[in-house]
Amino acid sequence: TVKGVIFDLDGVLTDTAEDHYQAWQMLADRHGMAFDRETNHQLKGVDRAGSLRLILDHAGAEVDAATFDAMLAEKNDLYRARLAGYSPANLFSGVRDLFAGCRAAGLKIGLASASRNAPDVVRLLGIADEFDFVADAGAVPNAKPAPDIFLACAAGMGLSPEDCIGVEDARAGVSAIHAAGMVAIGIGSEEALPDADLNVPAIGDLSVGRILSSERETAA
Ligand code: G16
Ligand code: MG
Repeated sequence: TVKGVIFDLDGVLTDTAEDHYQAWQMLADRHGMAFDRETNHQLKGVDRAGSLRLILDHAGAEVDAATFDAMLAEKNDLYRARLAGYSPANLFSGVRDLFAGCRAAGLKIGLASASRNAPDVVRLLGIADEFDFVADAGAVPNAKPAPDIFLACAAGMGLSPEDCIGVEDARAGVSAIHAAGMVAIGIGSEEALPDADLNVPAIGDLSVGRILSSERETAA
């Protein structure tokens, strides 16, 4: 029986994905690396260092360890400058109602974001107090598609993974949810997220009813 719902952040609760892209694009431009929106698709849900590795590979560039770390810091500064303009208006519509529905149904609410900036983002969005547990991306050994962050979130909520459902917008995230032994709800088309157990176009299309029935259908 489902007792908790674990949400991804970027692309599920808010559109920080666009700000990540803009920050990476600016970094790439500054360093003369070829990068575009197309390549950016591969970065969805991938952690900061993993994303930079993909960008360097794609550009055919190589840098030493010190430069790599400096680039990570530079990208994060660019990203955080964009976050400064965030407010509750940046929360996707429907999220507050969905959270209220989860509460009313007795479900716990968790956050499993790959972002080290997630605690700041949820504060800026005005939803920090809605979560029973916010998993710390910096504290888990393996990034998505490994199950670590979803398992850490379930444990933090005091629930076993089988009693949790994950909500993701990235393929790596859906893989992580399944590896954790949870039902996966995909925000996006079946074409974009073919492995999800249920696809909805946007978070505003999701209701507690659909969350609960997605578990029943998967169990059946
Ligand atoms: C997010 C984004 C990724 C980003 C990652 C790390 O993950 O989807 O594009 O690279 O966080 O973010 P930061 O640089 O802030 O640590 P998620 O899991 O919330 O989709
Ligand atoms: Mg995401």
